[in-house]
Amino acid sequence: MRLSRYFLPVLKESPREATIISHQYMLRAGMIKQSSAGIYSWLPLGFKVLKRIEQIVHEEQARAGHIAIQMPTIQSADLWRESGRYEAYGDELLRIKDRNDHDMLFTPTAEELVTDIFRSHVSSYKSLPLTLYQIQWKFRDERRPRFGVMRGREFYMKDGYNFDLTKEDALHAYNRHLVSYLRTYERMGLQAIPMRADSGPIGGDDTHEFLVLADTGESEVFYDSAVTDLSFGDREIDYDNVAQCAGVMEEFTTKYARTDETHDEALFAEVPENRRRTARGIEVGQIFYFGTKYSDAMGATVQGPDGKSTPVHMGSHGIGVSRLLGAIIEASHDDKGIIWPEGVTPFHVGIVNLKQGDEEADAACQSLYDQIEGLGLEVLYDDRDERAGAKFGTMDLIGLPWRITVGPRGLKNGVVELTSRKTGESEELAPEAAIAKITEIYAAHGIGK
Ligand code: 5CA
Repeated sequence: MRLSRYFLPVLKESPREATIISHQYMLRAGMIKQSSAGIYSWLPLGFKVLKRIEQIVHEEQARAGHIAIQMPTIQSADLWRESGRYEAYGDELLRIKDRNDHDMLFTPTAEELVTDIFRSHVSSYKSLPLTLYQIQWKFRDERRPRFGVMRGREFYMKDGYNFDLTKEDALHAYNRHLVSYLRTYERMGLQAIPMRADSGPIGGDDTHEFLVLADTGESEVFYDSAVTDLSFGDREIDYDNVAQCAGVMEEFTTKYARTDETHDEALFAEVPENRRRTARGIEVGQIFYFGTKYSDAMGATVQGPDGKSTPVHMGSHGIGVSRLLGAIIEASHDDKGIIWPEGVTPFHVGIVNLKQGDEEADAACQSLYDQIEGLGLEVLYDDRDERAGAKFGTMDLIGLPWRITVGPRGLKNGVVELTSRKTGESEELAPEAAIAKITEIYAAHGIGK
């Protein structure tokens, strides 16, 4: 993409309504525009990152054997009356009437609708296990929408639902989700720590939240610092392997890590004092096991191997897809702007032409552009007739991990400059060597041809 033809409405000043850095940078980098409290339009750069995150979620869900569907945002209240949540959900539920005076609502989550799909089409244990998920807009009429996309009223969420014959099978589904979420967040360059939590209006006893540590996080968390040394890495997982998933679950959840809702001072005191930490965190996902709560209420049963009808065991699992943009920026930025991890960056490489209109510089940029795009990577080429300082400022603000700077002086010596956004380090390389280095870095993330 040529910047001169793109739509990147960057702001010089930080808008006053933005109090945390991720919100400020998302507005300044022209990623989002508020349309009303807690409701945003996604401008091209923000939309691109949102889609990158969504794609990683889809890929990791597929790997775990989960099946994508799409359910409507507007749902009939009748199903929610069956579960009892139409009243119980309270003021966060946006209730709507259609022209025939039917009670409708904008989905804040979809346990009822997915349970209705299940009971209409599945009648035998032979169809189990089954996990259906979607990535869809949700609406919760939050009392205090704030921090930009972090606590929106409209937000984009992956919500998944497992259906299993027995509690044991459903607990495997729970563990499988935990494992697959660890992988998902790591691909986005994030460490998200599973912490024992409270289930709130979703219900059930077993639940973990995934938290990214950040001073601006809304949750107070308590943990054994040893949990921050854990990393999923590139281990091979067989998601059908019950013992393997349970092993990972145990590894990542046995040490003390809880949100304030479930914090237990007496248990925390057992953690060696030099490892006890109190911090703040951003909740980027949550998994639940709630047994037969919805299947009992809504008659979602299957015929078991013994011929008897039995309610299915269920859980649900969510990832805050739009919130993740804020969380990633909170975790990865400096005073000049965003520093995107390679896995989610909107463009893989930025090219800065120091002398637009110079025949040789223009040709060299165009050639780099064509070659890098040809390798399956996306390039943002700053071809504007602007000062170098302004071009660097924009690139630093929008945070592309790698920048190639091209100017007549370097070209005379046969080199361009390759700069890492993260370290700020630059090296002079022949154009081919710069391309080779970038290709190698992205290949390690599974990106590119
Ligand atoms: N039905 C379950 C699992 S799908 C559920 O709704 N879980 S949840 O309430 O925990 O939401 C899942 C994730 O959505 C949260 O972990 C959080 O990352 C994100 N989320 C929740 N509320 C908001 C909000 N107001 N703005 C942005 N993201 C949100």
